[in-house]
Amino acid sequence: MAEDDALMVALATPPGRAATSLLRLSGAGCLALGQALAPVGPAWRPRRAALRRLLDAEGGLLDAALVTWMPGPGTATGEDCLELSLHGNPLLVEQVLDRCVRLGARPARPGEFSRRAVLAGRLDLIGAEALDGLIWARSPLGLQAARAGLGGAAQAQLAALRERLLDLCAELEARLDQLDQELGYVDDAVVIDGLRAAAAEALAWAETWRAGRRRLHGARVLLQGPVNAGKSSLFNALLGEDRAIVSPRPGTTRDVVERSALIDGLELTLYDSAGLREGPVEDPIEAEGIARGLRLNDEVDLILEVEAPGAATPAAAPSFGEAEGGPLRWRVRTHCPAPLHNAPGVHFFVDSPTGAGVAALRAALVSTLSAAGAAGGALVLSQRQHALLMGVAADLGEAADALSGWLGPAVAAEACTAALARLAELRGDDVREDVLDRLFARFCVGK
Ligand SMILES: Nc1nc2c(ncn2[C@@H]2O[C@H](COP(=O)(O)OP(=O)(O)OP(=O)(O)O)[C@@H](O)[C@H]2O)c(=O)[nH]1
Ligand SMILES: [Mg+2]
Repeated sequence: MAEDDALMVALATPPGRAATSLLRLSGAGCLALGQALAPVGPAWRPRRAALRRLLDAEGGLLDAALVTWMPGPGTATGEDCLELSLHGNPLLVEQVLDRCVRLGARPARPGEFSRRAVLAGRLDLIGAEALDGLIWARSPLGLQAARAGLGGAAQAQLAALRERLLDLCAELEARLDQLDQELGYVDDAVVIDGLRAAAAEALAWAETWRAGRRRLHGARVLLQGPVNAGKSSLFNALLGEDRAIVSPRPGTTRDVVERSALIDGLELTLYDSAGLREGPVEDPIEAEGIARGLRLNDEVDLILEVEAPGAATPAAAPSFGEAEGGPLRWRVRTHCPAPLHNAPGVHFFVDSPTGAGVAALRAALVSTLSAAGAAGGALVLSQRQHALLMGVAADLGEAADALSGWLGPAVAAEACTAALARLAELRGDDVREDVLDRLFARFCVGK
């Protein structure tokens, strides 16, 4: 693929004051640039960090920096690389960056280091997305998921699925070559079962995206229910801090109150909302508060339907399991120091002032929102991976239908080939420019 291999430079650490800041350079001409930037000092030896004096165009001192030159191809990007550990003052970093640009480097685009690593075959797209996850993970559980993607577990899972599809494809192709001959193929029923099993596996893997997303980016939980039900009290109890105003007056909470906390390894963002009233709401400000709370319904992962004792049982108790499409809904009864046995459809009983039942609810939130379903192994870490695996599952389902129906093996083989192409795209083999553009645009500069 024709790609730009120009010498590029970027700040790899966050802008701001720090003990050190790291500038990364990659591309042809790294060594020449380094020698021009630090013309005196020890001999340049590959992969040996050396303290060097970086000079400006007039020979004045810019900084004393730890400089490491790494010739390709055995580098992160596959190209010659240079790393400058500068003192961490943003003004100083800016001056050294400018100097690098004057010496022939151009500023890197977001994700360009990872992009070059992929194009050089040093990294596949699954690994690149795992790296991105490692940087962005908002919880220990997210870090764990990203590490699994880096350790090759996802790649191994992908390779195993690919092997199975290759075998199935070969079976289907054999039927096309020798349509009329009764050769000793594997029975159609066995191939159909194999296709369906592979489809189910791809689907189960795709569905780990919900867990992957929540582990990496956090999960959102809305507390909703009638006025005075005890939403704000429960919100505070779950967070373990006195955040929202609690009072016996119905209609206390108006604005949505939002708070994020790391709870048992998962980042949860809780939203407390204005209480719902039966009948029309007179006060326009209260009505607006209620509307704002209701608008969150489609954005959260889970809704705690908070109710005080004496609440009417809803006609249909919401399900405890993962809801199709919309958020999960759990019913929580407040003012209950102990679980009640005559409250059908209620999932949790709490007493916020004493904290009874709150730890159990908190633990259930974390375990449910981070659960990866039946599938073991690597979690899907991006929308891109999710979409491709859903596509693989659909292709394989089509292939099984074709072979068992009148469409026959030719159509089945085509669908199976399409599934294989998606798997290749998942890993990033022969991936198109626009796919790379979109993927790496989200990355940090310097990554
Ligand atoms: N004993 C007991 N009292 C509770 C419990 N939850 C809430 N309360 C009390 O019930 C009253 C209302 O509680 P809030 O938490 O303000 O209720 P809310 O649902 O946020 O009310 P609005 O914001 O008005 O919709 C307060 O006096 C709380 O102290 C509980 O679990 N046990
Ligand atoms: Mg409230």
